[in-house]
Amino acid sequence: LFDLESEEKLKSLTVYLADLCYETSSGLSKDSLPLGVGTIAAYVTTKLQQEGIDAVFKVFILADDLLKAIETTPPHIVGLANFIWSENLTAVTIKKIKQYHPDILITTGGANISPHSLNQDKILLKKQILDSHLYAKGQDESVLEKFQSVDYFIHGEAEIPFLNLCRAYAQHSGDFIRIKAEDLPGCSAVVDGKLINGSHVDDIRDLDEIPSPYLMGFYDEIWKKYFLIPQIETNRGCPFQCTFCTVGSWEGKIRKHSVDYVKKEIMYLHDHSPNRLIRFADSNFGIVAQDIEIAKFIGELRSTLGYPGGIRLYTAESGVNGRVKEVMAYFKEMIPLNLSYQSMSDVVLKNIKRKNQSPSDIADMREYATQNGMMLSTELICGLPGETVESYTNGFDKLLKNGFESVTAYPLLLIRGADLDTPMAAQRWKFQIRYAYLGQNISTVDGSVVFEYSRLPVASNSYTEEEYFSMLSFSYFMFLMLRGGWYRELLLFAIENGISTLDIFHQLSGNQKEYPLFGDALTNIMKQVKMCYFESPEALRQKIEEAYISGQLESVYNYRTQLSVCAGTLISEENKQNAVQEVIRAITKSAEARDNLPAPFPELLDHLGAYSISKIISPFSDNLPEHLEFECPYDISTWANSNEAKIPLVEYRAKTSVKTILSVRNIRQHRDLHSTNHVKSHARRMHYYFETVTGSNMQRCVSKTEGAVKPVVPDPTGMPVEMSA
Ligand code: B12
Ligand code: SF4
Repeated sequence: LFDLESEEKLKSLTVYLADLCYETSSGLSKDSLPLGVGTIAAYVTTKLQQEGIDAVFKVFILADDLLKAIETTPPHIVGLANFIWSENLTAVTIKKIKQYHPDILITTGGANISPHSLNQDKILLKKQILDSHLYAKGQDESVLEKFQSVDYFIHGEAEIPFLNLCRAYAQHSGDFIRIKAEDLPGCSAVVDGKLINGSHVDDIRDLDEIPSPYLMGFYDEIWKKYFLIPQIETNRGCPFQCTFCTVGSWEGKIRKHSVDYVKKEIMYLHDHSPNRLIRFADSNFGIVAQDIEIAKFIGELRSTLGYPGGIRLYTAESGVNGRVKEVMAYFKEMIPLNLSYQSMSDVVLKNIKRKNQSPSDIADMREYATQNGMMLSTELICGLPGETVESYTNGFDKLLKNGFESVTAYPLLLIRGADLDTPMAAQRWKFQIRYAYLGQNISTVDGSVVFEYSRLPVASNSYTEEEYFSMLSFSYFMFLMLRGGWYRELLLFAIENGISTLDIFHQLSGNQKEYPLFGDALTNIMKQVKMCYFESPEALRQKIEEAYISGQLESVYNYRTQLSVCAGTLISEENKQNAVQEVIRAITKSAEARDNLPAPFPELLDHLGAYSISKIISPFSDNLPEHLEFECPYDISTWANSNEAKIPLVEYRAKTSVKTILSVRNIRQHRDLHSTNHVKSHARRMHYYFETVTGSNMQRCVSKTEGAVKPVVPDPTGMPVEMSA
């Protein structure tokens, strides 16, 4: 790129990198260490050192810490991550740095910036042109409006472009005019308020070229102060193109770290990380063969050294089920077997360019999950283009019938860089946008309130605004029912008898007197959720600022905490019996108009209710027994885990009774929760519980069944047929 010897270049370079988050009274607005700034620091420092430049990189997560460091030891370059969770905070911080230190070169990069440095030739070579590619220029220009003080945008994976920038800085001794006159591949210079695009740069093929930021100590200072989950990456790239996701428009080629690299990093985390969880930043864990070896290593580590305490990951979307099954077997006590669905409607899937698992793959996964004691979970997105109230709510019933125990749903956000966040998409789907404050992202900087908000479509050509909020309300109802799989068997039984989950929802949400626990929970949640949506950013700003200044924000605009508190209340030791009774009453009421119900309908409901109560683990339970025995005349677990063409529960009656051992999957985590004393108030404890514990560890699983029933049903010819259980 440059002839480094030809000019008087800098021999040392100080660079600060930050992926900012908010610090509020409830703690930090992020739960994980930012990996991207670490990998940039590790790669660029190492390369520059090899080239004889003494590079010092530091990583930050809080604006205050960054600004203090800049005052004490001003760096040559500051790089700030640009993501949905900190866009406004980052913009304000950059402005502030430039105001007092115009001589510091400032750059920004991350998912908010288009990934291709606008090299249209390269983009157009792609088989399928996405709207976001065509809109990339518009996207960058709209980001630039907020980031007028930056000197450079960096596109896509930033290790190589950032190195190019640092080299140019050193080469030209920090002379901005000469630096900006260079073509820096992967970077766009901001000149007179306009972006001058650099040429295309290829991403790193062998990820081992990036040294581990953990081993190089880049997080040492942060994890001494903040209890964040370390993230590791075993591969990069995603071959899919889902239009709601920014990653869909990125380079799809998968690139890997070696297994040895990953093992070394994990052992380093074992020795040093205060937080005992590990998060995988891979988009599709299980997509490459070596993931099995990595999973095996972690599984063995956990059984010998008790580490990690838990893991978080996204498994491969589809196409490699065999591998996903194998890797998940090593993780089974730590996380559910999750197969992301996002929608159950074929129309929607086509609209969002996504292909879900085939029915036979699902049947296979269900059987595998049951045999291995895993929870099968999935999630849906509320508000995708083409979705209707009917397709959306039916989707939950279909998933339950397909063996999913936990189904959670979240509203569709329009995310910068995603195909759905383009003017073309807004026009095609007739989106009506609202602006919502959805989290803990708020603070004051120099006396002004700064916060983040999201854009969400509340109406489209397939649903009205009223229907959107009905779907949302239904989503939160299902969260209360199924986040931990708690009422799954009761719902399955209702569906078996022609009662939909929507019928039960209408009952429980429509009569607060009859159903005080669910009625209160749903009313409170929706009251808070609706308040968070505004017609314009200005209206939102006014209300949020007022609430923040008067100290009301947490109590009025924090629906996520409200959701955790409500779910926690329903499954608490104190309330779980009554909550289960409410569900039983709602099913009974919904069944009133139906005939053909099995004769022992109320008795079956009672048994199912007792089963649910035994399964539910109440948050922060005292002296939680690891195993419980549940005895019942019906073989509920075999029935619930049988295939979709189910034989009715009534046929699962044993001669005497069936004994089931219900066990906690990860008892250690519940015991550790007791020693958690950094979260004090009830609301925060509940929120912490729902953020930390996986759905599969919120209910007991069946570890043994004595006297399993093989139901005998007459076939249509009248001959008895024995079904295998
Ligand atoms: C792991 C992950 C999470 C984790 C941890 C997030 C975190 N704060 O660290 C969890 C599960 C908590 C999470 C949550 C969310 N996430 Co997330 N997440 C990811 C995921 C899968 C990997 C991120 C990662 O670490 N990758 C590995 C590192 C090495 O890559 P990287 O971060 O992209 O960094 C590279 C470049 O971006 C760039 N870069 C990064 N930082 C910087 C800084 C500078 C100065 C420069 C120049 C360049 C640069 O260079 C880096 C190195 O090559 C990505 C998708 C993906 N595959 O990348 C989504 C992704 C980042 N998440 C996304 C979203 C939307 C969310 C949520 C808002 C979802 C929600 N509905 O709630 C929340 C927000 C949570 C929060 N407040 O922080 C979006 C962000 C889109 C956007 N425009 O900002 C992504 C891209 C996925 C998507 N749906 O499109 N997420
Ligand atoms: S949603 Fe998942 S599978 Fe789809 S493009 Fe994004 S990362 Fe890839």
